[in-house]
Amino acid sequence: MKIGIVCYPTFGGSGVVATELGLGLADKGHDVHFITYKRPVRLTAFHPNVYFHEVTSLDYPLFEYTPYETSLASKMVDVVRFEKLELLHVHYAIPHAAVAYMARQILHSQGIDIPIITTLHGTDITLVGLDQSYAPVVEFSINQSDGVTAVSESLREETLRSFHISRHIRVIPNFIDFSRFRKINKDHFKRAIAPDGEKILVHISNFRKVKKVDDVIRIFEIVSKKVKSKLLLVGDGPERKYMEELCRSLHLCDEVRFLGKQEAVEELLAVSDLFLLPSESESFGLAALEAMACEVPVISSNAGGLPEVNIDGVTGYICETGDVQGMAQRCIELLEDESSLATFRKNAFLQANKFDIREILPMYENYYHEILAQKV
Ligand code: GMT
Repeated sequence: MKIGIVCYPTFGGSGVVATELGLGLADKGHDVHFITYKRPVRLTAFHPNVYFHEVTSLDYPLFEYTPYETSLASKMVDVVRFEKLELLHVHYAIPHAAVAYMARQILHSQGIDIPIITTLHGTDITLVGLDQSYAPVVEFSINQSDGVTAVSESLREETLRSFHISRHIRVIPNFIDFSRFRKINKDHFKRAIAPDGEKILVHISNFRKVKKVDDVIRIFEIVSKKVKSKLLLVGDGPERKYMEELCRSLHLCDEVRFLGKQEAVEELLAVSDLFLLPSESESFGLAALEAMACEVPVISSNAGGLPEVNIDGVTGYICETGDVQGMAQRCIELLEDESSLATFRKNAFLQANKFDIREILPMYENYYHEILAQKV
């Protein structure tokens, strides 16, 4: 199949899922064309079946805001026509679903019919999509897509609750590639970070408010009083400077390391004992799944789709969003009991296996075939 994938190229979960999906499809022999404004961060090596089409916009003094949507639609039309794509799969509804609708209309006027599949990832529905400045377009473009998927049951339900949706939404969960995410030996690295055998807690995110990184730090403050430990904060974003200030005011700077954006997160997970994800909203929690694949139990909030990934009392613990004391208590319990920690590590790995890319990828392929068959 010749598939076009439109996504954000950045570190965010939707771009990561889109890129890994495209690479997985290419491994299976499909031709995959990524269409976005920058090479996706996880698209690093050359692959004979993978193409990247960079969207560029002509700048003009009249434009206070460069009309990216127009450039993207034009690029989509061009790539579909000249690369003879059979299907467009867009990740994150805003603005991709609306732009795909526009591209499809243009192509239709040129005698080309191409189905569009939109995958909803989370904030395109919850925090951003619901805002009145986007909502009518989001609702319309979801309903106009030929196929719609959501990354968790919780996100599907939230979409149906929040918008008037006439389309069936198929849940296809996010997935993990075990050839990359698995426990590897990085003991030398562990000794460098925790020279006195301290436990290592880790949080990885884009440092937006919704991730509650302040709760991560406050949980760690309580834990570190009971258990000798270090906290690794991986990623970057608007909250980072406030989080640095918070660490200073709590006198935690020697115990907390801000590592910024990292490519090889699996190496950091390899040395970690617990993963913290106390988010206020989380459609799935891909970062938690990546941790679990590396045998790191997760202490998380109960937001959105997190309970579909992290199983309370089995692969980690789940507390109410904002329950800093509760999450800290659960961390202490696990860190102080080596045998439970080992069991939770094993359970986390087994649960992650349910999301093996080799199981999930065929769900997308089957869905593509279903949608293509409906178009004929
Ligand atoms: O977590 C973010 O803010 C980034 C966002 C994105 O779209 O890039 O992530 C969302 O999509 C991920 C991949 O499907 C999910 O694992 C995240 O849970 C989801 N984030 C939220 O719902 C806040």
